[in-house]
Amino acid sequence: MAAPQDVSRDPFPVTGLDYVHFMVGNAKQAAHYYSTAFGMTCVAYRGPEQGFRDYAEYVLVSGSARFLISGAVRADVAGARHHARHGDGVVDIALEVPDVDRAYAHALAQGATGRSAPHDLTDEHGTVRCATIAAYGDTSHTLVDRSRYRGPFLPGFVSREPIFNRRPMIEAGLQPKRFFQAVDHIVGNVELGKMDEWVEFYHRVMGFTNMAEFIGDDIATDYSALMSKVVANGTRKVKFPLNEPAVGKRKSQIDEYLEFYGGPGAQHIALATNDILATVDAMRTAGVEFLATPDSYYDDPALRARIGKVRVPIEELRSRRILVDRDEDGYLLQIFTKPAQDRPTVFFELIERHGSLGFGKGNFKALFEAIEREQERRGNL
Ligand code: TYF
Ligand code: FE
Repeated sequence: MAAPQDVSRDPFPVTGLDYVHFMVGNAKQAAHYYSTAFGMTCVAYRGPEQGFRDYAEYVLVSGSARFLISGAVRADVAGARHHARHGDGVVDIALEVPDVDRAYAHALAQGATGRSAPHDLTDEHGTVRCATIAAYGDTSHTLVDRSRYRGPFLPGFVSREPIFNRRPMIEAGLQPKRFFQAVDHIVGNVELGKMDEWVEFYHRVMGFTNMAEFIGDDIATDYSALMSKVVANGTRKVKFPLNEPAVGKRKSQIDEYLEFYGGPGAQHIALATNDILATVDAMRTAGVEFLATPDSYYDDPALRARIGKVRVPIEELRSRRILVDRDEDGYLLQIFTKPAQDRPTVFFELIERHGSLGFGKGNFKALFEAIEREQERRGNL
């Protein structure tokens, strides 16, 4: 059953993802990486120059996807402690809501923990109302209503020039105009036995409902050593798969994450692209590493039969190690990066959907085997 769509009746309508907030060790260099290797454009900044004394913060965009990248410039601030504990990671997944006060009151009434009560942020570009509630681990959800604001990101931020000029690359045909246009989904890793509690949290607090795709006991212990369920808002624009480790033959990839992140947190961010081939080529050229699927994946006659015809010859996918899956609604192409920082924690997915609303169930085996090969190389299996 879909969640209520009627904004007046739904106490916690979520209209979209507002931004993904990363806390990193060096925001200046991370902003450079997302500009050069992910083709994102830096549009706003806030730091000591603006009288914001504790952090340097960069805002990068690609289509509707927006990343806020923060780095502490002092040791004795919350972000520095978060970074010391977790390493580079996602501190907040901000959600666009039409009525911050109503959503926050509803969330607290449903048992959510408040991190910051509704308040206005104001500058010469207008006012943004926001509030923050706790999610899994040290991750939070900031609720944002920017309907009365016209500036570059949030009050206090100033517009700024892109960090990297991609125009020559685009004009030479070496890079696509845009590597990706939206965040497709963000996956959270939670502790053993806690997945259903967090699924329940998103039901109760935000009215999210389960999507069909999940990984249950049947396949968990065979090879994946994880269990997974997906919750989404009524429009399915905001999708949050949630993983917990399963007790399998070997140490779960989720256990590795929990150990190195120091608890639950965001595991991967899937970026929606409409030309995954061009995006993968550009990212590889810029030095991004992807998981390698073996040739046997592409040679498997069962896969070939199941996949049927996709928009490019399978050889184009094989040469780039792109995965393909099909379900009753259509197909999708996807590929996963290796961890994006020193710790084996956060990574990215690129996904090109052609009708399919799934998450690549048919690829789970090949994908998890590739993840486990990396886990083994790190000595964590
Ligand atoms: O989001 C998903 O469900 C897919 C598959 O540890 C996946 O991208 C699931 C769990 C995982 C890595 C990828
Ligand atoms: Fe995914």
